[in-house]
Amino acid sequence: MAKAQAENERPILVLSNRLPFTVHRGSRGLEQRPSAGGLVSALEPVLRKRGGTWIGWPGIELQDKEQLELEGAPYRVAPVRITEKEATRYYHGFSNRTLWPLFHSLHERARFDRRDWETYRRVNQRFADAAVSAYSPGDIAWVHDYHLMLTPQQMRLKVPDAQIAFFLHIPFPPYDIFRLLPWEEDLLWGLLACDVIGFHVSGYAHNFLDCVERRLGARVDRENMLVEHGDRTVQIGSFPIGIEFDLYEKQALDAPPSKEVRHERIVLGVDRLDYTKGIPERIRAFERLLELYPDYREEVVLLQIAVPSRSQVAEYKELKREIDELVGRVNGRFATSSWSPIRYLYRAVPQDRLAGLYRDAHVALVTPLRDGMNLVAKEYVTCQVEDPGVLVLSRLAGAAETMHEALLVNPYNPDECAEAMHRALSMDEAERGSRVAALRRRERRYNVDFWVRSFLTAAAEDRQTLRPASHSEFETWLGAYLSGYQCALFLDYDGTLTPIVDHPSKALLADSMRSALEACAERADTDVAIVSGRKLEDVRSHVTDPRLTYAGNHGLEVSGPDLPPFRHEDLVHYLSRTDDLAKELERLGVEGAWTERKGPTLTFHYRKVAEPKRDALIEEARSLIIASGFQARDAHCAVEARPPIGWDKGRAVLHILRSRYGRAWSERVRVIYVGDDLTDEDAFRLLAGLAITFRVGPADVPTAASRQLPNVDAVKALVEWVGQRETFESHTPRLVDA
Ligand code: ADQ
Repeated sequence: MAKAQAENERPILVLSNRLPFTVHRGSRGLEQRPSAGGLVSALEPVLRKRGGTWIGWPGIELQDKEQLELEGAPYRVAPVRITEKEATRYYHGFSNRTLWPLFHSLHERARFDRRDWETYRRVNQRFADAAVSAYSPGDIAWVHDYHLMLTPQQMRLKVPDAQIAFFLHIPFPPYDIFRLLPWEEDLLWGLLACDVIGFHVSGYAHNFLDCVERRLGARVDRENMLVEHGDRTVQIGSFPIGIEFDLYEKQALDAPPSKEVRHERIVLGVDRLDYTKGIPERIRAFERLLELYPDYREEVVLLQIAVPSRSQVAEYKELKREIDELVGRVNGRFATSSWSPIRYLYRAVPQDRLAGLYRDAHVALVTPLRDGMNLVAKEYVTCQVEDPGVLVLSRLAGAAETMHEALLVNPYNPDECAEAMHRALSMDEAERGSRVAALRRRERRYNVDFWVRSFLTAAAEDRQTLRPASHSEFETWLGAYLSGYQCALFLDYDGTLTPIVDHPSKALLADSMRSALEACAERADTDVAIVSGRKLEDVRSHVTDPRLTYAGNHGLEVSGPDLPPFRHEDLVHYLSRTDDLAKELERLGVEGAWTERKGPTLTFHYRKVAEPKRDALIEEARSLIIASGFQARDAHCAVEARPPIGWDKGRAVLHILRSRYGRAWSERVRVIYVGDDLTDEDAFRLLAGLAITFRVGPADVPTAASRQLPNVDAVKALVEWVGQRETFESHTPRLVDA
């Protein structure tokens, strides 16, 4: 912990959609006004103390020459330039018309538009680029909210060792909702590039774990809230946000009596005008109160204050119209010459006045249909410095997870809400006082500073790792799948059975891996094939076991027991051409680069080439390969030249399965494929639904594999389990999904 605290002093980069001030183009050029709000006032002091950079969108399209500086601030501001057209798709589009409704489980409102998505990706990349320019080793990048869910991965690709943390301010939906998103995997990959991912409450964190486990096949540890993502471990946590307690308390103590409060008692609603906040439902619940308890007529008023929000978006315009009509209808129904049941203000109210209103309202009706946390509930209880009021709070707000002393309601149930209002309005002082005292005590302690500190401390702590993959996990993933079937186990060699080393000749099979493979080979119900980019003879000479099948040159050559030797018929045309290509590549003469000739294919290795020279070299090598009539494919620190004959590791696996077991092979055989290389992705894609596939090693690019394994040790555990698994006599096919 001491270490974590020391590291808690490192500079931070804050990435959020908006900068800590709003920008307007006025008569004197660009004018800045500081943004109000808890997030800015919580993070600003941290940046002032530690230094760093705030990266965000100024909210308007800056001209090329226009610069933004934060006068007198001891930290930098990096505005991300977004054109108006891009803002329409990135902000109003993908962020607010796709992610916002979907993540609030209001999926019927979500619009899916590929062009919005592409702009979102491009704008996220711009944030990542700004963060990469501002980042120095030792900094921590703290990315905020649903507008920037791809940025962590985009940043990680350029700064692999960066410390990256993310906090989501809205709910994370259950898997069944999340998977409606056409780009759901990309978002998960985007986030998993972080070291720490924070949510408001544990329910959202568990939803996230469900999604990465079910959609990406990642290993998760629910006890320690960890996700294994390739060779990295990601910490997941819940960090409920708080408010500036002292500030709200002081404002409530200082505020003059609210003008809005007359002789009636006030039931108060304060929200951004947003369909997630449940304003029409709240008005109907209030109407129900007046129906059920006519005594409240002329005695109680619903004061609804709604701050305009996202008013360019059609849904929000429609919502405004709906509320206007509802207020008119209810007032028309119940109003008397001296009383209107609903007072509706469509505007922002300054924070000090809001504090007075909170203090003077008898009941706060905070009934969102879904809300990440909801700060209004917290602000209301903080401001109860005189006669204690009662908080009626939606169970579907994150705040309900901790604010147990509120009267909790289902916002979709007008009767329950009406009864809760009645209970609140008739509650005695002893009960109101007890509830408010407990609520305030918690908010005072877990204020916004606590939130910042606890999040940054967690972000600075050394990561735990998941316990290594065990036989029992493989039993869970594969036991039922294999049971009663022949198992065909396909394994890549380099990076899968042996760790990646400087030179292919040094990649030797460990004795323990050899024994695990032997145990598989001894079983009548198991066939093992090694599928490698190496020459067939080369890979066979490393593994040696004659009982296995070998596919070399990415499957262009195959040999194994009971199989007619296979060599793709078009290869002869390429045999001589690789010599010429090799000579051309060698002529590039870059230190550390070398070519490996493999008959009809060739690999150009650049692992030992100095980093700054690599990009240009790769470009040149690819051009030469393509100009020679080969396909250029990326591999681990290498470019492969392959004959463009539509054959790859996936085709080779199908060839082996059909040759050995016949066309109806899937009736008898269950397939497992394990690989670490980009060339294995061909097999992962082709075998989707036909096999269970495992991608080994770093999760730097998305994979089509069904599951991920961190390293060669985990592969060994898998091969051992296959060799030792229980045998079933029955060959009755079972219905198990691949
Ligand atoms: P929001 O959806 O904006 O925040 P909320 O948490 O309630 O929702 O915060 C709204 C803020 O706006 C409050 O500070 C409130 O005082 C202020 N406000 C509302 N109406 C106002 C009015 N008419 N005049 C002036 N001020 C007004 C998102 C998530 C939430 C999460 C926060 C913080 O949707 O669930 O709690 O981020 O993480």
